[in-house]
Amino acid sequence: FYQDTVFRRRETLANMCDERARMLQDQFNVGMNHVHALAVLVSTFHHGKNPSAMDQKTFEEYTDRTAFERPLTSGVAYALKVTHSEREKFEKRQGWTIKKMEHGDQTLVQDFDPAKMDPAPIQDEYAPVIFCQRTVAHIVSIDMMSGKEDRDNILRARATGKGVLTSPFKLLKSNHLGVVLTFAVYDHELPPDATPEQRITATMGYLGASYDLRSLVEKILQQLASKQTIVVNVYDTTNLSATINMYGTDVVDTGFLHVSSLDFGDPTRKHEMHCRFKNRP
Ligand code: WA2
Repeated sequence: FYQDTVFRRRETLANMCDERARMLQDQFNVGMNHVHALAVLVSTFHHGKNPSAMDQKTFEEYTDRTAFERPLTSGVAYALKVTHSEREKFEKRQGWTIKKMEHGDQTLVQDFDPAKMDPAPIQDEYAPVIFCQRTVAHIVSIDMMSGKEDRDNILRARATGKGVLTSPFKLLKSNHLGVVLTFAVYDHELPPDATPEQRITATMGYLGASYDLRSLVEKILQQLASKQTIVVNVYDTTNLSATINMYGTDVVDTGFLHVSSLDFGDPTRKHEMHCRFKNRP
C-alpha cells in the first residue's frame, strides 16, 4: 500500500514537471519564431528598400504593438554590421559614436546613460544597436560585439543562419541572469547549403531578443499555480561539469526529484527543468 502511494506521488511530480517544462519550451519557441519574423521584417523594409522604410520610431511602435507575440522576451533590438572603414561615416550619419559595452556599476538604472559611456575602441568591425524596443532603449549605440556573450552569438548566428542562444549571463541594466537569442539578417536570401563564408559576406546585421529568465519562468509557474506544492529549478546543462542555475534557489533535498528536458531550439545548448515537492509526505 505504501509502495502504491510512493508510486502515485512520483507520477504526480513527473506530470507536473513535464507540463511546466513543455509550457516553458512552447512559449519560448513561439517567441523565437516571432523574433525570426522580425529579422525578415528588417531585411524587407530596411535593407530591401531604398530609401529604408524603417526607422527607430517605426521599429519601436511595431515591436511595442506586437510584444504580446513574444511573451517571454524583455526586449528586441537590431544591431548593424559596421566595418572599421565605415565607422566614421556611420557615426556622422547617426549623430552618435559607437559605445563600448560595460558592466559593473552601469547595471543600475540610474547610472545607465549611453551618452556617458566610452566610445568603442578600434576593432575590425562593430555591431552597434540602431533600432530597439522601448523596453531596451538603453542599448542603443552600444557595440554588441564588445560583450563576450553577445559577440559569440553574433558570430555563430551569421555563420549558421540559425537562431542561436547565449549561455545565461547578467544582462545590462538587470540584476538577474538572462539569455540572448540572435538571428542574422542577410542582404539576400541564401540557399540552405550556403557556406559560412558566403553567409558572413552577406551579413547586414543582427536581430536579437533578450530574455529575463526569472520573470519568464515566474510567469509560466504563475499560470499553472501550485507554487506551494513544488519547487522548480531550470539549469543550463551544456557543460556538465559546470551547470548553471538559471532559475530557482538552491534546493533543499525533499526526496523525489524529477528532471524534464527542455529544448529551446539551439542544439548546441542543453537545458533541464528539475522539480521537487516542497514537503516530504
Ligand atoms: N539585449 C538586451 N540587454 C542586453 C544585451 C542584449 N543584446 N546584451 C547584454 N544585455 C541586438 O544579437 C543582437 C541584444 C543583442 C542583439
